[in-house]
Amino acid sequence: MKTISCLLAAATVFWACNMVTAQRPVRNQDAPTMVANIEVGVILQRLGAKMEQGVNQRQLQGYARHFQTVDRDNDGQHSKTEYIDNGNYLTPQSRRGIFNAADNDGNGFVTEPEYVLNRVITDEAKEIMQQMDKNRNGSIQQTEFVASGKLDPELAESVFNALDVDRNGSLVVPEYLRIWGQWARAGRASPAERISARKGNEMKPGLAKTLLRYDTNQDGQLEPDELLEWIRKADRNGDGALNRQELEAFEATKPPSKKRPGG
Ligand SMILES: [Ca+2]
Ligand SMILES: [Ca+2]
Ligand SMILES: [Ca+2]
Ligand SMILES: [Ca+2]
Repeated sequence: MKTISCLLAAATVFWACNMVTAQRPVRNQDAPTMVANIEVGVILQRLGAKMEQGVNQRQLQGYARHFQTVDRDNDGQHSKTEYIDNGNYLTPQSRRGIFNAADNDGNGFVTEPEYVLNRVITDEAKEIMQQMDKNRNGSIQQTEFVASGKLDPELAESVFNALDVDRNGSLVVPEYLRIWGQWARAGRASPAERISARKGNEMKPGLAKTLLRYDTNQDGQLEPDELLEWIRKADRNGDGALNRQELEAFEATKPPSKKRPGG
């Protein structure tokens, strides 16, 4: 019985690989940017995605090294021959799907930042989704997705349906990566800009990152109320303003605890 279900799971994965990769590559601008009136970037954030902000310099270097070993002629980009024909990861169909997803500008070549960003996005997506696969059958059922509790049940259903390209009530890796990858790029800078910004940002925390600590309802934006609440808390002498001592004292404290939206 167990063998049969394993075979079934393998067959589903294989079929979905072929189904997903057989379709034409979808460029970024084709992807919807909202689901149930919520921006796809915010949805990914609620699912736990940090994208390039979630990797350190060592991980970035590891991805870059792997890029370079595949780039046999050292011209700084993967050709289809280098990646699809001469590659050994999964099947040629899967490699074609990955190549097309990584090729952000659709010019038929994958540059190092395009490759690195795609690895960052897909490795994280797989990690997040695999944690939901409680019965470990290699696919995420709608009940598993909703039960993860990362989204409100109603929103979880809409998001699941958007990811479930073939509408069979179950998500396999290439299927959800296809949509997730579009969401992770929607309305954002180019891979080259994102990766170089990430490389440069390691040392300094940055104003945006610091201020987003005070995004207490975690909707990905900082509302005036959230900022005022923070100022009120830090204003120890109650004069309605923050002096240097108050700012320094507050800087030394931990970030405020995060509340779920509506919580
Ligand atoms: Ca090359
Ligand atoms: Ca390209
Ligand atoms: Ca499952
Ligand atoms: Ca499906």
